[in-house]
Amino acid sequence: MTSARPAPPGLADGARRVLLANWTGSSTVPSPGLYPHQWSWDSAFIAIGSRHISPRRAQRELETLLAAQWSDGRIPHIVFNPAVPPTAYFPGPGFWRSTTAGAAAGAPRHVETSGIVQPPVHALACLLVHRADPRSSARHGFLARVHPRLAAWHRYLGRARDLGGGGLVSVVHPWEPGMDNSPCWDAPLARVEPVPPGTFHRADLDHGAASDRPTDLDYGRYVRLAADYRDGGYADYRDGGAGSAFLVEDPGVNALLIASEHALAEIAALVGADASVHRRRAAYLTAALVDRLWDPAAGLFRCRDLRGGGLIPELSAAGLLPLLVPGLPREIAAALVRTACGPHFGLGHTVRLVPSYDLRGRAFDPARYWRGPTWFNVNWLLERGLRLHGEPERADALRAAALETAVASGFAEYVDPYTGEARGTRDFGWTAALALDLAV
Ligand code: 9WN
Repeated sequence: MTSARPAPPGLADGARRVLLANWTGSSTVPSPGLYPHQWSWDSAFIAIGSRHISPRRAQRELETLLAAQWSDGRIPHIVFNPAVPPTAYFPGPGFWRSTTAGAAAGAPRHVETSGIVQPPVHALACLLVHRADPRSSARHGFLARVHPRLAAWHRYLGRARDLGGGGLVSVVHPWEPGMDNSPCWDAPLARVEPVPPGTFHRADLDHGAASDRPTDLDYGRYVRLAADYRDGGYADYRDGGAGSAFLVEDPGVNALLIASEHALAEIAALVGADASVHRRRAAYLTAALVDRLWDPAAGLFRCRDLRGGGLIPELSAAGLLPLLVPGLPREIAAALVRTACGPHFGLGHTVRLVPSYDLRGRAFDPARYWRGPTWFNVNWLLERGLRLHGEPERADALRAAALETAVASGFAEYVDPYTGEARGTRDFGWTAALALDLAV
């Protein structure tokens, strides 16, 4: 947050309107049409914005999500709203069948959820929500309630999801890192046999342009991977032998976990619990991230394909997200800034906001989802990272561009990185929330 330039007129009112319209009474949907349930990392970003409207509502948002946590510690990527027709979103509760297929892994019985996860932004969100009104947070025991759940979530990731054995968290589905059709997944996904076309109905195409969304072939593979994971009881296996055909270490997921371990250390200290364990975890994960995913020649972190492909050559914005990590070696932070501002991501000259994928990459597409368009959560995270690593002017410029683009695009889900033209759905939850957070 900064007071560098006033926010564009209409931003705060517009963002509030979106967040109110998308609020269901206990959580906020990313979009009433396209995404009519509660999503994990969306809710974390949304709470970061809605804390400026009502800290109590932001607390409720996060606690609704945490109430759907499985007893093995995982926070599911979707919590289904039973009032929404089952056909409104695919794959819905009838596909995931968490209460039966997830029983052995500890899925709750009172609510239907998916069985995969999303990036762990939650401890960071809880800390920021607490800071919005520390007295009310303390009075209501917010941190004391969320602390054990957040600790269990991080333990799940550290123990059950270190599937490569090198200390980092692995993802078992392209929906888990939240950047579903990133070109990084093209090679690992090519090994996955898609389910036959016509065996499922894509509800997303009722709400969005097909050219903005993943392809049918992508979906065939997403469905295969999710069905296999479900049919294995949502069990996680160490690399080799059983387990997901898609197994990747993603720098964005791991960077967010490290930032959240730092936040959890602060939360632990505030509730009188042991903070040192989280500081040690953060340091350990930072070393593992640098050791396993840093590519000094490219000046960014890469994804690692644990099913045989090694480091994935594509340049994704996920590889810049470790800029968010406190304690990142100084020369690596400087290299990340150079890469963000270089020809592949173009920040500050070719484009005003960082695109999701290499502007010069073989698969770059300015319209299609995570294959080039600009996303607001990525830019919010990078704005924070730029400030953290001593780049306030670049952070100010990015902030101004994010605010203008958010309003001009009607709080679009994502935008064309060159023109700022709106793509995907409008009145998108985290776009409104994170713009509000940058504005205040
Ligand atoms: C699958 C809700 C989610 C985001 C993801 C984004 C998209 C879902 C979908 O929407 O994914 O989880 O149906 O395409 O890729 O990051 O959390 O906004």
